[in-house]
Amino acid sequence: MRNKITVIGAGHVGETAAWNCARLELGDVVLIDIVEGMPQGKALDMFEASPIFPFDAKITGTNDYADTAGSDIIIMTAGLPRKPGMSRDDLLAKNIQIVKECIGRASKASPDAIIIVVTNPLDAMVEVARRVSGFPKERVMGMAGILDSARMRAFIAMELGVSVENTHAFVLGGHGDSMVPLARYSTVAGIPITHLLPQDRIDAIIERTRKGGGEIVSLLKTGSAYYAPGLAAAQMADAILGDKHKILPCAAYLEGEYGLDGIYMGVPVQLGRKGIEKVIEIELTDDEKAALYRSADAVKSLFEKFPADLK
Ligand code: TXD
Repeated sequence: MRNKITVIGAGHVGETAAWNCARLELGDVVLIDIVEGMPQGKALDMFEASPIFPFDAKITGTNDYADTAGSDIIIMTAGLPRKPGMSRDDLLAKNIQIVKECIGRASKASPDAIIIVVTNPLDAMVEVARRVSGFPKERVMGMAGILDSARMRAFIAMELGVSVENTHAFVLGGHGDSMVPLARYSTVAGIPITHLLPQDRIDAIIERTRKGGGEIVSLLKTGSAYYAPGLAAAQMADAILGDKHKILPCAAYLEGEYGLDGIYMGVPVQLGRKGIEKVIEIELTDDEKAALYRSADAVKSLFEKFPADLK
């Protein structure tokens, strides 16, 4: 039987994730949204594209969770995006309600699924999804680190004029301005960028990575990034469904790792068919640890704003 992937939210990120899952032939894709007709229209358009550079995936749109039943993967993208001047945290109250409703229904329809949350503020929304679904932590994770590291990789490639394929970047922490890009572990063809670039250029790359989402928001003016986020979510689905045991930075629920407990944080994890197979712990300097804990405090402060029924 083919894999089934449900993408909740057929907006910019959702449609891009669905499109990439289909093009990569990860399985059949169900696109669901609250707006009537729109997911059906987008799914039909995608399916009609499939004979051109052929890819074999059934893509359907719906407004009914019954059609999502038995999914292997649920990619959660429904929710408000940022507008210029907004922080990701400004989305909290509204998106909590949306994640509660969508994950409540989708997790009942697909009790064995693995949930990948994309909705912002990411680290808080993935915790909402964990609590609402009641799924074990291995099966509820968030997408942000792949995007943040891809941005850093792109900036390193621009700076050095090398192929993006030669770059590797390492970003830990929450998906916000407090994220922790680690230069020591970011490399070009295996060489740490600390050997290739002066500190002021590295600092500029780190700063641009931290503000990477905001840079796109202020250019677009009407919403936030979606090409890279949609593809990043598809990469997680690919690692899981292909049982690749692939190490990728994801938001994972920590219980003691990195000295953090009961919180979602972006850390390197190994992804396979069961979801998160393990959290990879790397050694951090005191400064790096302090930055990670600052990021954790920023995420925890959002948990405190959860409504009573989620506490
Ligand atoms: O790195 C990351 N994690 C992110 C997160 C990178 C980029 C965007 N990120 C966040 O994803 C962003 O801040 C938003 O919270 C979500 C979705 O962003 P997108 O750009 O896709 O927003 P759109 O285009 O406005 O689409 C949202 C869709 C839209 O079609 C709504 O009709 C739908 O969500 N929506 C719902 N669908 C189903 N059910 C409910 N209740 C619902 N409410 C809204």
